[in-house]
Amino acid sequence: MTTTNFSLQFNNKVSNEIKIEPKDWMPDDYRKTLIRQISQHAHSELVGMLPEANWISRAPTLKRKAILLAKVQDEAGHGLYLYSAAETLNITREEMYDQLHSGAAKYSSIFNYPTLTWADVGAIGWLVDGAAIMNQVPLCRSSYGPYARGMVRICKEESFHQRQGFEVLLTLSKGNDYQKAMCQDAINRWWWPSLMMFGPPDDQSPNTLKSMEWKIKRFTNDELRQKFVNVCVEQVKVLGMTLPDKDLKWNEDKKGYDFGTINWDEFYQVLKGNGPCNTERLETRKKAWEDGKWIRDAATAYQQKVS
Ligand code: BYC
Repeated sequence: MTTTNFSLQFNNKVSNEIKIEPKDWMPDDYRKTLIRQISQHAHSELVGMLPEANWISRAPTLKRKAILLAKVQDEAGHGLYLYSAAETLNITREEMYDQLHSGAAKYSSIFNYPTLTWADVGAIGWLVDGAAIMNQVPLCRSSYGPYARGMVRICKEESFHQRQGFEVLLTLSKGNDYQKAMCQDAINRWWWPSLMMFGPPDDQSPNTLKSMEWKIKRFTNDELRQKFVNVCVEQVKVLGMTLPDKDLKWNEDKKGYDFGTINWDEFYQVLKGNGPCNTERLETRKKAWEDGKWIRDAATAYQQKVS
């Protein structure tokens, strides 16, 4: 078959909702886009373990500690499914780790913010996992089979994470004045960075158009951000708290809430490595990789011995 025929077959599959599988022909740029997005997603899951892990040893009760441990372990699992999905595109795990450690690959901006109080664990679950679900449920219908299938399980687990976060905040919101204030403070600090998770506005997003055409992405960054705002405005009422945006207002024409201007300068600074915790996060990951060398060596030596 000629490249034109392969290309026609690829386009037909995408338009007929037939998944593209690892051994299928695919355009180079489709492969590159998937490697970029899936590996960055995997890195986000691993780096995403760090802010919450900060609270495992200080969780207020044994039950909270067990739940948080399970959640953080789930994130490691998500990273592993995603690295495996990316490996089917002809990149090795070592190459992906190298890209993370050298700063060549990004991970989600949100994990460069600090977790100052226990309420931050609730805010991460409610807002960060909530934003992740909004972004990731459509990825279960992504055109690349291994990514789409991996996302199904990830989304089920994220859904549990979101509920545990909301429940942490709900408990604090019914507590004493100090606990209520802690709850509101965490919402105030995590709200705007959560909106940035969806990526730059559509008119500044270089990748969205092509990714939509290939059905890797099903919604634009702004569409998903709007859906998230609409949902959160209702949920925050249950908490008896407020979102830190005086411009939130129902817009009957668009059947959604208008919201204030996002500080995109802050977003781009975080992407450049200048967020509050960028250096710390990357150093922690690099140290974990170096400290793990002996176990990788031992596993390789054992494998060579038995094979
Ligand atoms: N942070 O053209 P755009 C989680 C980059 S993990 C950093 O719109 P695209 C969780 C973007 O990569 C959450 N970088 O790109 C884990 C691109 O740069 P490059 C992670 C960002 O790919 C533990 C440039 O900006 N979720 O849920 O079409 C605990 C231009 O952007 C960000 C995923 O990764 C950002 N926020 O759209 C709890 C989901 N936004 O690569 C929770 C999968 C944009 O060209 N990924 N950039 O140098 C996606 O859906 C898409 O990649 C994005 C961006 C919507 C994030």
